[in-house]
Formats: sequence, structure tokens, C-alpha cells
Amino acid sequence: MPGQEIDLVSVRLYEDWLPELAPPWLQKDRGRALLSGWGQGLDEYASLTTTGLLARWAALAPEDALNRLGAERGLTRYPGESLEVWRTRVLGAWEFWQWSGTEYGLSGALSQLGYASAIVPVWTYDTARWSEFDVYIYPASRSYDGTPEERARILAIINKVKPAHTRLAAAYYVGFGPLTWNPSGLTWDPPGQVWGAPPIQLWPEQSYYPNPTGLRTFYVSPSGSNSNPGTINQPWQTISYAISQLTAGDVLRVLDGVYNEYVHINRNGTPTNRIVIMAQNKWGAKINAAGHNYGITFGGSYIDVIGFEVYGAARVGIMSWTYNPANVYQSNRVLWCYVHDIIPPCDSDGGAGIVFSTYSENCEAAYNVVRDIGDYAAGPCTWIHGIYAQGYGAIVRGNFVQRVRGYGLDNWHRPKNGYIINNTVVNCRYGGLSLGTDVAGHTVDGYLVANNIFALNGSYGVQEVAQTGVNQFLNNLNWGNPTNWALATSTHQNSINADPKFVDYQASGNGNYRLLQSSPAINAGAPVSQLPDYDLDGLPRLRGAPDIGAYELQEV
Ligand SMILES: [Ca+2]
Repeated sequence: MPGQEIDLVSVRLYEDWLPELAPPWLQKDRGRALLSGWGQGLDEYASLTTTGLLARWAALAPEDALNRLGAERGLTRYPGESLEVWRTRVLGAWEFWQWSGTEYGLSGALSQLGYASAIVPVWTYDTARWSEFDVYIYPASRSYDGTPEERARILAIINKVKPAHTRLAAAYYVGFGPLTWNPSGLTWDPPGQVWGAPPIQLWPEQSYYPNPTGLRTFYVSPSGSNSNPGTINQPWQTISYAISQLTAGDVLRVLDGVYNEYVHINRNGTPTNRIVIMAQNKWGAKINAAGHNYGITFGGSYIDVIGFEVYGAARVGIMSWTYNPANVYQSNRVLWCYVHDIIPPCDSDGGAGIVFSTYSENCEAAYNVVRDIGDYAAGPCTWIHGIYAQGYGAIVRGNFVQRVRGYGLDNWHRPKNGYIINNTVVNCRYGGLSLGTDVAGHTVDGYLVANNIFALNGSYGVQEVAQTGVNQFLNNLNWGNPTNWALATSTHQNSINADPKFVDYQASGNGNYRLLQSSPAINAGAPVSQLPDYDLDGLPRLRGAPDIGAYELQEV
């Protein structure tokens, strides 16, 4: 073969080499076996040393050794990650590895995954829990992609590097940027940024958002077809068609997209087999009801409508609709919806964001955002409301309502024994809350109104009108309304009349209505029945005592 011969150092195994070095008296069979066995041991040590050396030399290690080194340090290579980026992360891991078991090490570990972080000891807001910590993660070189694999990766490294005696209480991913520490408290949004999306809770993994398993589950997508079977891979196309296929106990999951239809739910669930019609992702399924009077109407009982964005209807966003005493609807619920830009004319037919009609009983509206109901610029109108309960036993809790022409929360016609708990109602043209009726022989009483904020509304904070009896008003914050209290037949207890100190109040509606740490509403709520389980961001409700309003400050 032409060309230069290159002398290579020949690599020989001790197993072969030692017997050759031995003197003649050790060259017989038993001597060679002894030396060969000794050599095998040496070969094994040499191999381990080489591997170990290569593994420590992340800068020089070949790809497979780098993978091994990463695994040893709790890192895995992302699909498609270049060798150089991967190598840099593995090299950096040495830093946090040295510091594992410390908060600094934990930050370093998350940084190696591509995230910035803040680690908050739980005892700062709950002195009974001294060895737990929360982790807030936000994007740096990497954004959380929402996959279970990435969540597992993040949680695994936290648990691997955390101090041994501590426990991860909660982990949140704050996708819209770093948290801002300021003298008055921790806020989700940088100053000036408005209405950021809620943080994603990674741990505990149980989510606030309902995840029901029905007797049967069906799917709808704007890109589906009504001749499909309604499976996740072959979804139906319209919500209205899907509803025609439902029976008690069914769950309909509506995939992301805009649905240009008026949805009427002419079905019935039962107390134990409710019908659930839900956006697969909160506010991901949008009902554009432009050209219709209504967005979604209930024509039966025991139905849940969850997580839709509804807008554009001429009269009402979402309504449980019966005015027939022989056809009472029971226990319908509207949860986690966003109802906005419903612009009814100011006439006696009126309109609202959410309505439970006169013979809709024991219905619930919880964790909804309702805003811009009626033409705000046109001034007050007493026929247009945010959430309007007309029947017995309504539960209205944990909602945020703003910029409504009439009352944010109205209760008129046949309401009785209802609950109005932990709502925030601001900047409504006529008032925050009204209770009353002019129905002959009916008195509005037995209401529990607790832990609400009614602030900066046009005329009234809370008003009892016409035929009312004894209602309970506990621990409400009424502030900045021309008349904060206008009760006719009841009294109010433990009320606060002070600026609630929103993070960033904006009359335009695009503010941040969470509470500053200096807010008088913090821990000022009463532990009443029907207290919401979550705040409006899906965060835990009880941090010490409940806060007043729809949001619960997580750090106190
Ligand atoms: Ca609290």
C-alpha cells in the first residue's frame, strides 16, 4: 500500500502482556493463568480510569460520554439540541453540582435547564411550614413547551438538587417574564404590563381546571366534520351538532379555535350524571356570537359550561333560560368563562354577561371574568348587568366583573337564599351589587354576601331595592362608590372602607386587579360557607385567612 506508514502506539491488554514479561519458570500453564487473571484485573481498572477521566472532561468527551456525564448530573439532551449547546450545559452543571443541597445550587440547576428562577421559602407566608419552598420558573434560554416530559425533567432536577431536609411545595412557570419584587409585594407582572396570563402550575400537578371523565367523551374542532364520529382524531365541527348527540353523563371537549355559532343546550343531565360542555383549554375555545342575541343558552338541568370565551352577542353571553314555573332548571353551572363585549341596547329587554333566569334554581357562576357589557361610553343603564341571578339559591363566587352599564352583580325577580362570595366588582356604571324585587308576594332575603370588593362603581357599592328582608353582609370592602352602602332592611358587619390597593387599577379595564401586599383586603375575609377553592388565577385560596375579592395574594 503506497503512502507513509504511521507508527501507532500499540495498545495491549495486561491480560496478554503480563505473561509475556514473566520469567521462564512462570511461563508454564499454571503460571500463565495466574498472570493472565492478574492482568484481567488491571485491564478492568485501566478501563474504569479511562472512562472516568473522559466523563470528567466534558469539554473533550465524545458525544456518548457527554450523554453519560449529563445523565450523572441529572441533565438530558433535548431533541434537536446541538452538541455544542449540550456540552455547554453539561460543563455548567459542575457549578450546581458542587452546590447541590443549597438554594444557589437549585437556581444553578434550573439555569442549566435553560430557565431563570426564584425560590421562595414557604415560611415567608405560612410560618407553620418551615421546610418547604416554592419555585417560580421563567424563560431564559428556553421556554417551557408544556410537555409532560419537560415538566418531569424540571421536577426531577429540583428534587435531585434541593436540600435533603426540604420539600417542594409548589412550582410555577411564569411564561410572560420574570417576577417583579417591589417594596409592597410580589406581583406577577412587570410594572406597566397588563393582564398577564396566569402562571402555569407545574407542581402539585393537580390542576384547578376541571378534568372530568364522563360516561362518554366527545370532541369538537373547527377543522372537524359533523359526519365524523366525534373522537379526538376525528372531531365534529360544530358545537350545536355535537350537543344534539349528547345524553346525560357525557363530556364534550371543545378544542381551541373560533366557533361562529349560537349554542343552545337542549339536553338534560342528572344530579349524578351531569352534562359537561367545556373548552379543552381555558379560553382556547371562543364563541363568536355576532349576529345572534345569545352566545350559549341552557335549555335543561344539571349542565356545566366551562372555560369558554364568549363575545359579540346582542343580548346575553351565557344564560340558563326558563321563565316557566312548570319547567324549573336545576343546578346549572358556568365556570372559568370569559364573557365580554356583549352590547345590548338600553331597553326593557336588557342584557347581561351571565344570566340565571327566574326559574333557574341553585345555579352557580364561579371564576368567570365578565367585562364590557353594554355600551360603557353611553352612561348608566339599569337594564344591563354583569352577572344577573333571578332565581333561588344562586351561588356567585370568585368572579371578576368590570365596565358594565348597570350593576356588576344584580339579583332581581325571584332570588332568595343566594351566595355572593369573593367577587371583585369595579367600575360598573350604575353599581356593584343589587338585591331586590318587585314581584308580588316575593321578598329577597336569606342572602350571604361576604368577602367581596365593590370599588369605584358609578352610584352604589351595594344596594337593597324594593322588597327585601334580612340578608347578611360580612367582610366586604366597599370603596370609592358615591354611596358605598344603601341597605334597606339589613345591616353590614366587618366592612372595610379603604382603597383596596390593586396592583394597577385602570379605568380602561386593562389593569391588574390583583392585590398589593399592603392591601387592607389581605387576610381580611371571613371563612364562610361557599368560599371558593381557588382564586381567579387558579391558585390556592387559603394563605392564612382568605383575602377579600377574586384574587388571593400568594406571598404574605
Ligand atoms: Ca390570605
